[in-house]
Amino acid sequence: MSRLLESAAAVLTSNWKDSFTIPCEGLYPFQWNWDSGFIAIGWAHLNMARAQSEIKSLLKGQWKNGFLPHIIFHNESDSYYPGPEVHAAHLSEHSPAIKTSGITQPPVLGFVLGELYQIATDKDSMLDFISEVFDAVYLNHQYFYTHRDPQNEGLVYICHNWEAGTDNTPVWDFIWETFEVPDYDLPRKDTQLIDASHRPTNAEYCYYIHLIELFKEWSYDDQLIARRSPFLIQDPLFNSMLIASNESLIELGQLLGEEKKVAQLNSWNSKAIASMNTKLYDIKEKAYVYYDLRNERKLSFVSSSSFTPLFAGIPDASKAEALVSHFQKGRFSGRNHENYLCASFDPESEYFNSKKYWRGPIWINLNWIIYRGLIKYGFKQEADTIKNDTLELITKYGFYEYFEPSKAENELLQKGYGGNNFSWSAALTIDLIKNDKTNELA
Ligand code: 2M8
Repeated sequence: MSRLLESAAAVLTSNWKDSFTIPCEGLYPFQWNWDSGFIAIGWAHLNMARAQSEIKSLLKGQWKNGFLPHIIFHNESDSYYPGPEVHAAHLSEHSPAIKTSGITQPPVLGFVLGELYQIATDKDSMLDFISEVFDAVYLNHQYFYTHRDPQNEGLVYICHNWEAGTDNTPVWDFIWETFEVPDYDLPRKDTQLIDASHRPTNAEYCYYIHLIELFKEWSYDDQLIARRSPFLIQDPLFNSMLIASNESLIELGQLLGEEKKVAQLNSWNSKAIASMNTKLYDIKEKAYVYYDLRNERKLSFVSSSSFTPLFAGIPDASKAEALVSHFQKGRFSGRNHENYLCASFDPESEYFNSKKYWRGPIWINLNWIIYRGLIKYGFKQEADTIKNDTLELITKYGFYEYFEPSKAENELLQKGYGGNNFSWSAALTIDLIKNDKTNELA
């Protein structure tokens, strides 16, 4: 184990850039929002000052209205497309002095602060740090519930596939069908750096860029986006991360004596949890699914995101049982456990692709979230399985960005997929080893 920990620490150290950590040299050369959250958890075990710096650097990109962008361009690099000039966040009246993108990512910061507090040995000094950043994270939640919940139901929308984090899940194919886009000239860099067949296609990228072009035309105005964006989705992963973050802010807010904010967070959270269970739970699929607000329809697909409500304590015991059945000789495990957990998309679906980005491969951050969810509900055996599967893949190949789910296919492979020396794979491996929760259930 200690060799694995050493090499994980070496990945974080080599991706550290003075005050924050990039996800991967070349492929992702700036600071990314939810990556930094997971990375801070890894740093917390090695160097708490760096964990705190990671968070403060991310918050430097926060907009005046509380919005937190998905990329902060602290540094210059020409190895990534689209860069700051394409995002052109200065078109918004709310953007800060530093260059950022104009779309966000799953709101993990709240629960990351909770993790940091739990890992810290000096609780007083950690609470001092949390009190410095608490208002900024609260403001971010206030932004979501004020500007991204047009029907006031406690569920917030995402308006871009890059906001989901699960960039090219097959679910978005059904949104791309609803509108047309120009054939953009795409000076892509990603396809020159890694196997292009594992990345999204150019046709998909035209949709990604077109949405950004629309938002720029509307000066990133939230009202116009809510009224006109062709992509307007209530996503189960995104809302689960917000709910888990509410929960942590409630606990930390109580320690800080922030009574009014705690009351507001509680009220957002109870409405959010109720709507997750009524609107996003699909009885037939036995899982949380997606809602397309623009076209007023449920998109009943099961992906790894469908299991993340466990992490946020959203399902009751019977829904939790139903969810976990997918891991017990079910669709995700395979009838005879032919697959490592957890594929990013339903392996029995015709749209599943085990090699392509978010259309099937295993991602370590989703595994970590699901592992913690299984622990929360007492599913020890399944928690053990997902943790052991994760560590087996990392031990065999190293800290790749994503991995092949099929056990048979893995017999033939020499490496993982996507970028190597990928920061959140390293950071969450450190947490899985150093913060083993499975024993708590023994
Ligand atoms: C991937 O997304 C970026 C855009 O944000 C890209 O492909 O260019 C996703 O896996 C996303 O979830 C992740 O945060 C980002 C950096 O690791 O890469």
